[in-house]
Amino acid sequence: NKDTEVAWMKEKRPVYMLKKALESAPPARDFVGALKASNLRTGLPGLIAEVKKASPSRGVLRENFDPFECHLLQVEIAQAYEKGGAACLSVLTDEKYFQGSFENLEAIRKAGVKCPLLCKEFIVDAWQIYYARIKGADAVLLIAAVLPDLDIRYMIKICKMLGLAALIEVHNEMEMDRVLGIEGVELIGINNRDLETFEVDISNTKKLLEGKRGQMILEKDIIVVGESGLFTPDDIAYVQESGVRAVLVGESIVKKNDPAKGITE
Ligand code: IGP
Repeated sequence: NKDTEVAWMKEKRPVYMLKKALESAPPARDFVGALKASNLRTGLPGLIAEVKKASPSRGVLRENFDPFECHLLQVEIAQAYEKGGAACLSVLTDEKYFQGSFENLEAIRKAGVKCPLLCKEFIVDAWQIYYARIKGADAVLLIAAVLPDLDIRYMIKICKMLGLAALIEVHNEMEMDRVLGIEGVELIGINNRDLETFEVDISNTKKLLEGKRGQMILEKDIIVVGESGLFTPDDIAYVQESGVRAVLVGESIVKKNDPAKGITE
């Protein structure tokens, strides 16, 4: 259906035709390493700061995000996050629900931001992973709620081949159980937001990590990322207590007048 087509679909072509673009893409940087290093250095969870223009539950998050295009502002925000001490950045590329774009990801990478970049996209097709790599991503998100196990396994292999990290996102015990059975998982994100109801409950991270499966994950030296609904230093301390070594924060810092200061506040 042409009406629901988004940019990556229009660009889609056989992977062999990407050979040149893949070869000339900038080198992928160590996303997991940056999180670990930041956690060790600061004693706090490594911060993945998210460049997020809008969300389905909150609409456009900053007044000065103009309705046309705003690569410039998003690049400025990314640079401010880096200055403020973020370990990694997440850049929303999903157009349909978050008004993001792959152009933003590319613009942020080209501006010389050194923090490794996560491509925040609803990945349903391996093509998107190659595309993300070409646009400068160092990591991609794979959401257990939308992908069968076989796809996750296959996509992790593609990520490894391309030098990308894969952040596997779960929301409940059942998804966590599935992901535990998959080999090669290094990063698991626990989303505090239910993607269907948009309801946020930051005790979800704690609840899942306290369970048997959560403990197995922590023993495996997998980095767990607490995702969504984190606003205050107390929120961060709360999820850290249950064992997360990284957090993903969007709304609370993207809305600050000075996003760099927003991080330290
Ligand atoms: C950030 P918040 O509440 O700090 O803005 O949340 C991030 O966790 C959220 O954007 C997110 C997301 C996703 C968005 C987590 N998983 C999957 C789109 C798709």
